[in-house]
Amino acid sequence: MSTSTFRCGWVALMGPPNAGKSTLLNALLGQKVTIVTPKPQTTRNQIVGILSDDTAQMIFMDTPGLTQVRGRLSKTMIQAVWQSLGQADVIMPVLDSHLYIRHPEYLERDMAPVAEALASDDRPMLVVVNKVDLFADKSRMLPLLTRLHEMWPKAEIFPASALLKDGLSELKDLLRSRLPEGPAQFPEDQISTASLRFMVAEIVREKLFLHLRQEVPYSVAVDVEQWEEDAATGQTVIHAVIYVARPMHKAMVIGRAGAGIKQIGTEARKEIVELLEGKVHLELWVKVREHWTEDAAFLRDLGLMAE
Ligand SMILES: Nc1nc2c(ncn2[C@@H]2O[C@H](COP(=O)(O)OP(=O)(O)OP(=O)(O)O)[C@@H](O)[C@H]2O)c(=O)[nH]1
Ligand SMILES: [Mg+2]
Repeated sequence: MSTSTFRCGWVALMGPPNAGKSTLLNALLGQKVTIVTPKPQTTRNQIVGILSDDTAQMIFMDTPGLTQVRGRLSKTMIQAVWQSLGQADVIMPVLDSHLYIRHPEYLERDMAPVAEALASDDRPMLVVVNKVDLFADKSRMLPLLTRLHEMWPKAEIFPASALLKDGLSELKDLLRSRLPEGPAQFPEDQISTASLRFMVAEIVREKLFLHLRQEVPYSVAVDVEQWEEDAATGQTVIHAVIYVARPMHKAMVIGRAGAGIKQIGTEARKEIVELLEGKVHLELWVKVREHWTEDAAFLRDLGLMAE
């Protein structure tokens, strides 16, 4: 009789914006499948990342940060979180320990309602207390850990640093043991369910997020409109449109003498080359589309809203 049984299950990464959910997913996979920026509300929909080995298949769902709902885009973002939770075999809240050590009141604001909503949930729950690299004196975590144990009595609480990959192999071992028994649901070499087209659009959006200030990043969306293999040059030719909500934002994306858009293009192209492992010609256009964040059909086209 075989002593090891294969395990497979869905794991929902969820929590407040900027906690490091996407960083954690990329670190667990050892590969980038989801974009990361220092700005909150970077992730806009469910992104699936798959980790397979000889003993298990862990299907992670990265989700948008849980935040107050303002308008249709943020409503669809929150829906993506609850839909992911519905699919999950294991729930993995991720939080920023450094923030909550300094501001325990934010912990109450951000996590208490979630803990309450999941209080009678019987699924395994692993709370990742992230960003522990940001303070040397680990005893500073004690009040936070105590409060988390009160808030989530049935959960396992796990301090880690997604950035430094600290604690992640132990986290994977623990997670594996909590997954249901069952066969793999995806081919062993599949790392995500996202299309390359979507990943390319996300890479461009990441660079926009990194360069734009204030509210402008939240007004941008990226759509890959054209994708062709050019046999003559051996290049993949990609045309992507950057949508902005206001004419003024268009000027800000383009920058002085086009310097802004040029830099975004250069940075994005470099990463797309790595993703596609080949030559890439990337063209970016900026178009104004007022009120796109409220346009359900457009959000659907972008893949942000379920059909
Ligand atoms: N110091 C430190 N920074 C981290 C860690 N994990 C993530 N970060 C940083 O935190 C910021 C937010 O990371 P993300 O992974 O985008 O956070 P998120 O939870 O996915 O955020 P949203 O998608 O906006 O909800 C980035 O600047 C990361 O580099 C960590 O363990 N330590
Ligand atoms: Mg994210």
